[in-house]
Amino acid sequence: MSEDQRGLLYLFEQPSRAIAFPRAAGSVVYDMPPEQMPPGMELAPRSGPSPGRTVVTVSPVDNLKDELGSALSIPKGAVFSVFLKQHRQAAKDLIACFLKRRSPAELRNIAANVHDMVNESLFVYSLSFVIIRRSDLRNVRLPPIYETFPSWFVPEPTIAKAREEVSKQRYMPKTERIVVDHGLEFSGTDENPEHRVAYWREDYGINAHHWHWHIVFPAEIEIALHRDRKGELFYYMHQQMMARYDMERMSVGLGRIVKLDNWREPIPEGYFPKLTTGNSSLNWGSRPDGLSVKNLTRHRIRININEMEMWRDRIFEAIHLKKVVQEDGKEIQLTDDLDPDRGQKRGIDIVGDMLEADTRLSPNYTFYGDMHNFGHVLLALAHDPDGVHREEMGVMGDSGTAMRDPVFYRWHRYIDDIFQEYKFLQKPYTEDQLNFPEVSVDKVTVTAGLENNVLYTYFNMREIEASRGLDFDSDTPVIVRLTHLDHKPFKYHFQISNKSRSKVEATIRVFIAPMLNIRNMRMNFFEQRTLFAEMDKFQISLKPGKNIIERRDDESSITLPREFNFRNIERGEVYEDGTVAPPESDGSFCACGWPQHVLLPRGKPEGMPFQLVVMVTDWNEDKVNQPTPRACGNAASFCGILNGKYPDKKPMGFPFDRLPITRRTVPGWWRSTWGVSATCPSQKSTSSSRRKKSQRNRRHLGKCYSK
Ligand code: CUO
Repeated sequence: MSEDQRGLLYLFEQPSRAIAFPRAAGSVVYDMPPEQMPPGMELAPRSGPSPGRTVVTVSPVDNLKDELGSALSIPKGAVFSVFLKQHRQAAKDLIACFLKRRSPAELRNIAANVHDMVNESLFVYSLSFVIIRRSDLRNVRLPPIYETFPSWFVPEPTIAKAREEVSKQRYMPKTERIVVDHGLEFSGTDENPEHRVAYWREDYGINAHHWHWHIVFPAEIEIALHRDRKGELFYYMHQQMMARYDMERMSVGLGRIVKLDNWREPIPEGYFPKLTTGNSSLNWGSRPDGLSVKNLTRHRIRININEMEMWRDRIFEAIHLKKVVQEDGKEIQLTDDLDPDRGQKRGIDIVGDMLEADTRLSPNYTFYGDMHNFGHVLLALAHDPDGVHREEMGVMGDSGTAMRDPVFYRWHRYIDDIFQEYKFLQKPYTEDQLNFPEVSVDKVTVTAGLENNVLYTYFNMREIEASRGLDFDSDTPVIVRLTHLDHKPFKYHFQISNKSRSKVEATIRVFIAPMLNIRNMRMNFFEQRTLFAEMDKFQISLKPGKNIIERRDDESSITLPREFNFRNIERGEVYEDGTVAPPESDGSFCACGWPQHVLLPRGKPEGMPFQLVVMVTDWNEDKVNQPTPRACGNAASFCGILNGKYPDKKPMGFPFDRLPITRRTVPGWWRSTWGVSATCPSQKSTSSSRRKKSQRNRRHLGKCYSK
């Protein structure tokens, strides 16, 4: 890694701590621990809090304030929200300032100059955005967001406990590291039924994925504007998260998500995150049970519920009339019968841009408004809509925290229902579109090594280093051990026949959905359709005759490989495979992807029946004309391919995105599927303290532990 790359990554460490201080006239410096010292940099021990550290000289930049524009408008320590137009403008200005720099050295210099001047979260967002997109920084792997901002992921009581342990070290023998546990308590108690799924909503990986997704597909930022099928992926990726959350709810006996369609009724589900925005100890806002959203007037932000209702009606009208009115008065048709590979924009892509909404991509921002983003903001500020209490936004205000709040799912269920309304009006797929006559799937088995078609989930723990992001005023690393859902690795075995005489190229699509509804009755296709979650999708050559194919769960097209966010602190390594990704990979982009540890839904201790659907389609019809996809397409189904087109021509969600031919018939491929069962076994525990903890956790989780 070059010295500039290392210097850039250092700027992500403890973002709330000032790094720059004036030195000689005409320069600023920042200090860096010796182990992070780029070779050849000036080593100048200084007095003060960290003597002996490396000092990196940074040249001042003239007229910097003018260049930063609105990037200076968000106070330090406050929530930076991609859902607010004004904050998106601030990010645009800061990104533009970074993008002007011609080399990593210039970027490091400007970023170091800016670091102490702008909001911390805005800084990390904008610098991450630029690093991801610069070809000369493609091998730089960004630090995980949960280590950059641990206070967004770990509640304050746990951080306070860590601070207490740090202070004890002042009069007790020092340990090499301080470790505190977080979970399975999460943020509430089981008296609140919604808390049964807190383990999923508050999962570090799920929230990190959502933060990265919104960086990879940001609204309005020039160089990312024309990402292939951006609006459609907004629909699909969020729809899939809803499907997965519904499955988790069903596994703990809760009903499916109820959409939030009446914005004048009290919202029964409150949320108290117990998080701080950073070292500044500003609290994220809380929302008590039964609060309603209200018209919002805070600083320059004005949101009126009447206006939201008007936009909603216009969007429904456009969907029902199958056309939208552009700013210039021209009409464009809304239909999915178009081919994006030929540069045509499908209706779902337009509805996505219109709903999210992207001021630049929406066909008519003034007329169709800013529905989805404004919903986030209304909900995030429901507790202090006019700012009289000077309360910070709630977690709904940021993409890295929003998924913690039960109301996120109610809001996105509503958004998804609008997309579904559009999809209902599309022609059902024909038999021809659904069948691949040369190929048949004869048998599918899934195994986790014991019994066929029984998969296992359990709760696991992983460590993150909180002292990378928070200043504990100590040199001892502070580790937080997080509890998370996990599963035993499994493999698919497919037996597929190619009945033709020559080799065929095929796409294999694998989905999973629960079989029984909350009343324990077999769901029909219509009830089950929106629950199908993509598990994998891959291309394969099938020789004539019988083909046996094996595929591991960690090869999934939606997930980020496990080692990607792995950090082995005990062995003193920064990452298992080094701080940087291999030069040929698009390392930073890979940080977008569904976490491997939550690929499988939780299930129930007694087993929960799921239906696995395996569909084979003709790859020649699915393939997209583009140069061979670049490396790091692991999570392409959810995150696309950097600088490339979405690698599947079919509408996203195919074949479950549309209704079948008639309401009475269901497709043949749905009937010929395989049942699997996901089960939660007992937790492994070795030491007596772990055993005690496990017993406490078991009480908390009730049915999940069978022993
Ligand atoms: Cu990802 Cu509402 O878009 O959170």
